[in-house]
Amino acid sequence: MGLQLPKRAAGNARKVALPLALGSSLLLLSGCSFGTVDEWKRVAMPEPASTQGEHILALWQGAWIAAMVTGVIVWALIFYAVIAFRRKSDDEVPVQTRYNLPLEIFYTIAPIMMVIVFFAHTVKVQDAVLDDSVVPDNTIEVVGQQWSWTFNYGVGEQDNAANDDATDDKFPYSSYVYTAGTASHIPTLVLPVNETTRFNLHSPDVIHDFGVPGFLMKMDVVPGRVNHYAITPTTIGTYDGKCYELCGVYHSRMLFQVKVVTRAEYDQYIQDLAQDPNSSSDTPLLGGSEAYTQAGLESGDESTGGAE
Ligand SMILES: [Cu+2]
Repeated sequence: MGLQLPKRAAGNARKVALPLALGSSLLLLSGCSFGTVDEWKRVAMPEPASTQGEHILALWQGAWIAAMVTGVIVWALIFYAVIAFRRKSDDEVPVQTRYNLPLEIFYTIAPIMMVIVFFAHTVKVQDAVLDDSVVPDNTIEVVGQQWSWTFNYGVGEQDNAANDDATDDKFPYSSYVYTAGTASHIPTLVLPVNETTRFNLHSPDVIHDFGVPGFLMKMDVVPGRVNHYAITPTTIGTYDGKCYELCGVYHSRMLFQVKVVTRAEYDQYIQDLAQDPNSSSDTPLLGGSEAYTQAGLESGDESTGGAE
């Protein structure tokens, strides 16, 4: 004889069993995983593949720890108040507090202090990540345009003084080789490992945003000004990059690949590009009025939004 449950308990068990079974099979079907210990430690950030990314990760983790500590204190206070000051009998009204000056001063000052600390750490990390006193080993002129990217690599020695004023038309190299993506072809950016590469960011049309999740860095590409940042990739491999700023209809096509390679492979890549006369130029191709450089404008390509 099986176990005899009282009628009501058996009904309740059924009520619980069905959602439980549904819930767990949904979890299984969705392939939901709770992540590795390392993923938890990074609070879902990708593993940083650049030295700059380490700083960003530390800021992210610190912010989460601060937020969790604050959360635990707040939850503890909420539950303490709910339980300790509950109405204990029907004929009793708990003490009604109208104001408490010390407490009000505390909960005004504490968040202000927290914002100041968050801000200070953010500025510190920003200064470390955007440190212009670090002389870049390479400079690449990056163009974000509707709807792809152009990467201009310098050939020969670079003159870093040309980077001081981004508004003039002096560039750090005397000649360039380039690759340009199109709406149907995702371009590849090649970077030498353990070298600092500076990106000068140009846009001929609207605001884009140049970022690689694996490097934990991104920055707006703004028409009319040249933003820049530098990355020192630390791990050889292939990464995905994307436009982080909704820039129009085909924004989602503004993907690119990043290949981090050895110095020798990088040199070989630049040499190969230089062999192709269609990929060489005295100055970097910055898109815009030089319409032939604008990705997506190839004949027969229907996705030429943004053309004049
Ligand atoms: Cu874009």
